This record gives sequence, structure tokens and C-alpha cells, in this order.
Amino acid sequence: FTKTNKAPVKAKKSAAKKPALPNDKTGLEQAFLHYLENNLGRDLPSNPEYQLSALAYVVRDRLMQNWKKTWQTYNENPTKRAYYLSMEFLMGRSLRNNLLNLGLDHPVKEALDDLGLAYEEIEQQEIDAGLGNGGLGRLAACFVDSCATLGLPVMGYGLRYEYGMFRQMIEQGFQIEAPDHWLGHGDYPWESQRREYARIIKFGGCCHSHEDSSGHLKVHWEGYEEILAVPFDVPVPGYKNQVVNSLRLWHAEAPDAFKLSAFNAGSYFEAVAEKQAAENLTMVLYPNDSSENGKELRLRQQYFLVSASLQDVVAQWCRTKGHDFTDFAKFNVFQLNDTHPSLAVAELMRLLVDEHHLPWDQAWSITTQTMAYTNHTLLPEALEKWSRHLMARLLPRPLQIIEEINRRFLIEVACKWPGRADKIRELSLFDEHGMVRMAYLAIVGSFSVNGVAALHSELLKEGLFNDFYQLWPHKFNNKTNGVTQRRWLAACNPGLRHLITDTLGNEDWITDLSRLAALEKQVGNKAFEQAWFDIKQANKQRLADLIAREVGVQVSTDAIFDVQVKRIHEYKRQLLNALHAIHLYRQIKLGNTANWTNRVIIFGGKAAPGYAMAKTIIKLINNIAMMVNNDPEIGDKLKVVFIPNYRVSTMEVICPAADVSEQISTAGKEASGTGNMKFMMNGAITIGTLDGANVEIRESVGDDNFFLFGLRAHEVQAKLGEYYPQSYIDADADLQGVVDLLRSGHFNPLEPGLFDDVIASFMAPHDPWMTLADFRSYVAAQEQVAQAYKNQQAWVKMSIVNSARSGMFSTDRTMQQYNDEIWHLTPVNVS
Ligand code: B1N
Repeated sequence: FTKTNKAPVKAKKSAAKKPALPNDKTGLEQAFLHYLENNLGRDLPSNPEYQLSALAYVVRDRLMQNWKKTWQTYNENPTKRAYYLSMEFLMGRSLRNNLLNLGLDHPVKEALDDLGLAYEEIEQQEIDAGLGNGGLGRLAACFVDSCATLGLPVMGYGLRYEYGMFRQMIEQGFQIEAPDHWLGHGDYPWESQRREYARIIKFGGCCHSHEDSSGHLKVHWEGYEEILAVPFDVPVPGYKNQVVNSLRLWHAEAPDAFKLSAFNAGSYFEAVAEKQAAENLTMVLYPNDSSENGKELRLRQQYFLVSASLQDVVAQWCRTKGHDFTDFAKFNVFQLNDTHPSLAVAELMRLLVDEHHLPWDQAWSITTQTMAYTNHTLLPEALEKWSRHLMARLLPRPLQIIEEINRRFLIEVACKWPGRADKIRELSLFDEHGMVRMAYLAIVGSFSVNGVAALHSELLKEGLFNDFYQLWPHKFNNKTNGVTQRRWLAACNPGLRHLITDTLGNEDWITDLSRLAALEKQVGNKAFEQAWFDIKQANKQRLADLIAREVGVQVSTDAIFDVQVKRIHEYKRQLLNALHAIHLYRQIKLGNTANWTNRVIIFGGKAAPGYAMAKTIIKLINNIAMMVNNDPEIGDKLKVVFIPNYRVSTMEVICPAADVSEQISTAGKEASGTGNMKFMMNGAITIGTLDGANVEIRESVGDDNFFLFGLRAHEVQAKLGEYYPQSYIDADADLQGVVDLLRSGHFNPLEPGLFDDVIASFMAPHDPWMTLADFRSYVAAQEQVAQAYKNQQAWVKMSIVNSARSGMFSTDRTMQQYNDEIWHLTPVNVS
């Protein structure tokens, strides 16, 4: 029963008749007042919350027009589509970005100005959509922005958590977590509920098999509980190209019929409690970055995302193609954002085999031509494993399918390595403790496996996935991360945006970042260099104001702004930075301040609530800050600040203001990093190890425009087992002084023993992060930084070169490569 979809054609006619909404100053002003007065029942001036709502409605109307047009274009030209499956989309605020991409930023500002309102004040009212932890979630958000700008038919699928990343408060120097009930403050103006596309997701029960009339074995999943997945769509506009793609976020609900029998049997209370439990599924984002906790609810979330999204795509397919899946892989591709959605491999098999009655081999061929997997970490503690017991209880049918995939896969392994029982054991999807290795499932089920920076992708092939690489070398590839220059340069750094545009003569760089290369011609142009410097100073003042407001510390914009903002994790080595802060403090106290350069060391980042060591590191930084900032002898020579509640909207103030970007992870541990790219684009100079994308950043800017230090990845590897932290202390009086000061309790006079665990961690021969091994070369690199900053002109030159050579770190380039090498989609033209 193939059904042709006639609706789009009709919709196009009606859309064509409608006049476009006015985008001029007067039209926008009228629309704004219309919503304020008629929809919200308020008169000017009203308060900024209402102003934000009214403005968001104005923008939403204009997005909606293009959204419909895009949807029609896709329907009229049924070409291949990609689906980005991710447990996280760290979108941040949307207003400024939507205005920029619609080309409405200038007229809207003028319209508000006319009404006596300040755009900057209104936009501060928007709450960040914090539906992600860090780099992996923000990457997904940059990806969908770039896909829309490139006109690629790509849809994001994620979860609509009611509580996003927790709010971090700092009390007495400690991190305190508060819930982020971001949807509780009125509505989220950008989303549209689409109940007509709700899907049922199954959990629990058991499986029975029987022979059907033609003698085939059929499996029935029975006795399961149902949870309803309701989609909320968020528009993702491309830059001035009329494309608006969709981010579809699933919300869990108990179906109407939920536990009706229990209600009827009189268990009213229990039934309501269970209904509530069902709706808990999408209540909260797990706040772990780079570590897994194996909680049942997390597995439920993963399957819920995967099943709802795949059902959605398969239902869409059946609407136009009926049950003929021959060409399914020619028209659909799923990109798995790490292993979190890797149950997609089993779920697509289940849908094809159980629900659409395809033979296993055909279903497997479709699945393995449709799935592509991106790995984001080499850290063993972040590699997901789920217990077979838990899966058997929650997902009996997907588990059976994984067992069958494994059975067939291990036959392949046996053929490749005859007689090698060790290979069978090592490559099995089930480890010796009966845990399912999700990364292995993703690799076996995918036609493409990529890392996120050149070094990372090499290390995957050499180490973690070496056996798989030997089996299937063609699957392995690299896609170096990026960031979108729309949000991370054009929108967050208006001063630099205007200078760049005036200098280059056009805004083409906003969709082709390689054009920034032409800025290098301006090196030596005094007026340009002065303008560049002045913009940085103004951005530093904006950050200084934020620091004064949020931290209560006055910092001088003449000092180096030395910034490390990212999740707090031992491998990222905020501790090394803190030891350097102590070193500088000590030098000032010793009077070693000849040729001194003033410095503000700025930290920000959240620790996972269960990660005790990371939380102690936050406390240590705050205690150092307290001591340093209140000592008149230290003054402006050194300030240390910890900015609370680091998130997307604070990075938008921080990255344009940084002089120095701290990217100091132990080599081989940071898969890529993306903050490093935001800083570079905005003209900060990196001090960093040869890790993740730092390697490529340094290749781009050259040795002279990058402060390199530390062990290389292979040196770290070689040192394992023969690392003696004490030997570095013995050889280095400065390090000895720093460690002694810390040990003496100087930074915790009223809290004895507070930092003992931290000290023990960097003193341990098994310290995997080898912090002390890199102390001396880090201090030396920091001394070069301090000297280099004294030569303002030379510094500005380095800054310009960093920005000018950041072209390859645009997600436009990243997405182009995913498309050219993995997805093979045809870009659309919406007009
Ligand atoms: O993904 C980013 C990279 O730039 C970073 O280097 C990398 O650390 C980050 C479990 C993760 N890897 N793994 C995670 C997040 C949540 C979670 O529950 C792991 N995040 C990264 C983008 O490629």
C-alpha cells in the first residue's frame, strides 16, 4: 500500500500566496508591540522577561515560514538524509544566533532602539538550553548549525530533559549544585510540540518465538511496559539561506492507558506513582562528562532516544515507500555521537526483522550501510559497558539481537585469526564479566568509525581499536572537530566581526572561514593592529565587569588574561595551572618580580557531582584565589578567579577576552578539545601540550605562535610504570617550594588536611596524569608567555595570525568532510 504524499504540493501553493513577513524596522516594531500587547497583555515599558517573549515570538514567526519551506523542499526532492543521534545538544541561548542567521540582527536592534529598549538587556533574560555536559554536547549544537548553513538535509535527534546541566554555585569555595529547571520559567519559545509523531517505546517483559505459517521463526516481545515518546521540534536556521532544519527532542510521558488495570483494581496510589516513574525518564540530564555511571535510568534514556528516533525515520520511510526497504540505506544514514546511542544498531535490526519481517541478512546489510560511529574518548573509565542482566530485564529483545550479532561476528573473527581463542575473548561484544562493550557493538554495526582529531584517530587505530582496524581498515577515518564561527566569532565578538568585515570588504568569512587568511596581510599595518588591540581591550573590560559582578574581584585589563575554562577533570590538569598560580604567588612573596608581567588566571568549569577529586580541585583553586586576591603585597601582579556556573553564554563573554588559552591536558588524553578553537578564532594564543586538536592548531599557526610544553603522547605511554614524581621535586627548587607551601597548609589554615588527597594524587607513582613531570616545562613556557606579552606589537601579531589561520577549525569544514566522506548528501536550495 504505497502512499504518495500529495500534501507538500498543496502546502506550497498556500505558502506562495502568503506575503512574506516584514523584516524592516517599522514592521518589526509593529510585530513586537503586537505580541507584547495582544499576546502578553502588557504595555511598554513592561519588564525585560515580557520583552524577551515578545521578541522571541517575532523571530519565531519568521523562522516558521522558512521552516515550512525547507520541509516542503525536502519532501519534493526526496534525497538522502542524515540523522545525528545524540544524548546531548548543548544549544545555549538561541535569540542572538537566530537573529544573526535570519539577517535580522541590525533591524531588530534599530526597532528596539526606536522603542527605547536595549537589545543587550533583553537577551540576558534568555536561559541557556543546557542539555549537555561539555564539548560533546556543544559539538552537536555546532554541527546542526553548520549543516543548516550548508543546506544539508540533516536532522538532530535528542532528549528534551526537563532539568539540564546543574547550576553551579560556589559557597566557601566549594561547588554546590542546584537544579536547572530551565523549562520551569515560562515556556521555551523556540520549540513546537508535535504529538502526531509520538511513538510507543517498550521496556521489560520477555521474548517468545514461534514458527509462522511459512515456517519462519518469529520472535514476539511480550509483557512489556509502554512509554510514550512525544517529539518537540526546535528550528535550526542556516545563515541567510532560508534553510531551517529540525532538532527533534523526545519527551517521555505515560500513555493514557498506562496502568489502567492497576487503577481499576484499586491500586490508585501505586498506579499514580508508576505513572510518575514513567515520566521521570527524560527528567534529568546525567551530569557526567567522560565517565560512565551505569545507572538503569541512563540505559532507559539511551534506548528511548534510539527507539523513538529510528521508529520515526522508519515510519517516514513507510509513508512513501511502504514495506520495501531495498533502498533504505541509499536514503538514510545515522551518525552516532559516541556510544550513547549505539543501541541503534540492535534497534534498527529489531524494527527490520521483527516489525517489517526482513530476513536477518538483508536487515544486517541495511544496518551496516546506515550506521556511522564517532568516538570521542580514549579514557577507559568513559567507555560504556552495560550489564547483560540489566539488559535482559529492561531490553530482552535488543539483548537477543546483540547476542546474535556477536555469534555471527565471532565466526568472522575465528576466520581471520584461526585458533586464536584470545582474539575471540578480546573482541567479543561481551566481556569476561558479562558486560556488553558498547563501542564494539557500534564498530561492528557501522560502516564508518571516526575519531575527532588527527592524533586521536591515529591512537584509536594503534591502541584501543587495533584489532578492529586490522579486520576492517576501510572503516576507520578522522574528522577533526570544529566550532561554528557564527556563534563563536560573528555573534559573540561584534567588535572583531566589524573590523574583519571592514578589512576584508565583505562578510563572506561568515560562511567561509578560510577567508580569514587574508587578515595576515594586515600584520604590520599600524592602524589595523591598534584596532585589533583596542577590541581585545574592550572585550577584556566586558569580562572584567562580569568578574566584578559574579566574583567580586577587580581585575586590571592591562594584565594577561590567562584562561582555562572547561569541565573539571584530572586529565585536563587544572591542577597544573593551580600549581603554577602558587608558583607565581611564591615568586612575588620572595620578591622575585624583576621584569614582571601582571596576570589574571581565570578558571571556570563544573565538576561531576560524584567526582570528589574534581570538587576538591575547585576548592583548592578558590582557596588559592582567596589568599592571592586579598594580599595587598600581591596587588595587580596576580589575581586568581573562579567564575561560577560556566556555560555557553559565559563562554560568549570569555573567549573574545582571552589573551592566553590553556590547553594543558596530559598528552594522549584529550580527544580533541573545542574550546581551544574558540579561543584561537578570537585571537588568543594557546599554551598547550601536543594533545587532541592542539597538534593541528600548532601546525596551522606555526611554532612561533604557540607556546608548547610537556611530554608527548608516546613519552607518557613509555613512562607508565617508571614514573617517580619525587624525582621531579628533588631536581627543581621551585617545584619543591610550591609543594612545601601547599603541604604546609598555607592555603587551608582553617581546614586542615583538606588537600591531602590532591597532594597524594600528584605524588603517586601511578598518577596517570603525570602532573609533576610537566611542571618545569610548563613554567618555562609561561615565562615565555609573560615576556612575549611585554611586546605589545609582537603579541598583537601572534593574535592576528592565530585568528587568521583558524579557518580549518570551522564546523563548516568538519561537516563538509562528514558529508563528502561519510554521508554523501546533496545540499538543497530553499527559495
Ligand atoms: O568530546 C569533545 C572533545 O573535544 C573532547 O576532547 C572530549 O573529551 C569530549 C560521556 C563524554 N568525550 N567523551 C565525552 C560526554 C558525556 C558522557 O556521558 C563521555 N565527552 C567527550 C567533542 O568531540
